[in-house]
Amino acid sequence: MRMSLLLPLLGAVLLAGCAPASRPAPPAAALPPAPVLVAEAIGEPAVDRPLVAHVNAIDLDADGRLDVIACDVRAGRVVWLRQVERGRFEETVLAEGLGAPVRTEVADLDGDGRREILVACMGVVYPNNDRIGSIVVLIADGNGGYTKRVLADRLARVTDVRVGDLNADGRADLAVAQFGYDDGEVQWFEQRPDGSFQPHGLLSLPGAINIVIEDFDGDRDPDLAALISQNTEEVILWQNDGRGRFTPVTLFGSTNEDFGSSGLIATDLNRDGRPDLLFTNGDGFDYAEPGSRPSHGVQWIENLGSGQFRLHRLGDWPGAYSPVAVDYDGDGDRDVLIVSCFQDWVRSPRASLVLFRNDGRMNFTAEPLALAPTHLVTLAAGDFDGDGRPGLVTGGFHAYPPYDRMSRISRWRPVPAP
Ligand SMILES: [Ca+2]
Ligand SMILES: [Ca+2]
Ligand SMILES: [Ca+2]
Ligand SMILES: [Ca+2]
Repeated sequence: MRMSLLLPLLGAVLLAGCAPASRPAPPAAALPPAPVLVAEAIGEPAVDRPLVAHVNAIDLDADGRLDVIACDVRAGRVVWLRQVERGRFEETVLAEGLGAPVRTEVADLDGDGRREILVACMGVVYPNNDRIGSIVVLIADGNGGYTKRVLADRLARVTDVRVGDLNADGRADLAVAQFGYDDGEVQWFEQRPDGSFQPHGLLSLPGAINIVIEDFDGDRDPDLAALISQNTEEVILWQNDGRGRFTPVTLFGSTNEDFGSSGLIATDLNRDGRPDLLFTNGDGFDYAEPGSRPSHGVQWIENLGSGQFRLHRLGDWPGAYSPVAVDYDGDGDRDVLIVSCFQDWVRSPRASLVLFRNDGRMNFTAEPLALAPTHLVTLAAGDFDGDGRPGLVTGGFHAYPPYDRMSRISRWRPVPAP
């Protein structure tokens, strides 16, 4: 019995060893790509299966070295990976006891000239319809620490919070995405003179994943756009009349139940001066067996001006998440990078970190950068080492097996020469 089991294995090994000399090479698509980048763990080592929902590349202490703020869902913490010297990061806890922190935004909320950290808290990341979401603000105490204040709670699960003066009264307001489950909403919170916040409803639908603030229609006031999943799959734009009254326009909609919207950013992808929208679809969280779907990939909505928009499919990738637009190769155009969380990591793994290289004419070609670690859900780019080129940081979200290629927070470097 043992021999009969061993023989096919040996045969396979020998065949593989002989293949290059005696048989034509398999087509390129069948070969696993050679990794270009390798992950280097930064911060504290993982003590369990990591669930890092968000990494934010930012120089928090303004010392000229880029740091990372991360949302550790497993620990209920927001942590700061301070780059204390070039390439060395020290982790400190900015806030703990948070219910599923999933995104941070650094901005001066109270107008005192110092930046606060806004934290979107889902309560729990797994499907739940209870009003367990909250918005937490971390306020610098002047001694290098931060004080936690709950700005709003008992909300449908909050996935994103952004800061901007939406009604032109000189006070910073909030744009808030609340995924919920059966019930969810999109709101903006108006900051009052006393520093309290008054919510205003924009949409009563579940599934908001991200919200962004930009002047999308070019009339010099901040508009909003959100990516909605769950019952519908849509990108919705809210045009501002300048005073915080918003008119919704649907820019994209899909009836594909498996579309799996997963991340939206505002970026001027074609560098024509008008902010565009770049979004991924790759969520596979809801399935009994989490994984990818054929429609997963990346697209962008080109802002043509005068309130006109055009959708472009940018490329396919299973489990695509967390789009980033940056001139990765330094040739002057913006490339797109994504990570992958949901795909079949056992039987047919594809890369977990992918570059879509721009040929300069807005044609993008996928180039796998790394196969492992797997289950990457968040990506940020920034010049960490001061060489003028973008470096990458990712977070691992290991909510389903296999658990053999895990990471918590990683910084990526070129594969060393042999
Ligand atoms: Ca305001
Ligand atoms: Ca506008
Ligand atoms: Ca543009
Ligand atoms: Ca480029």
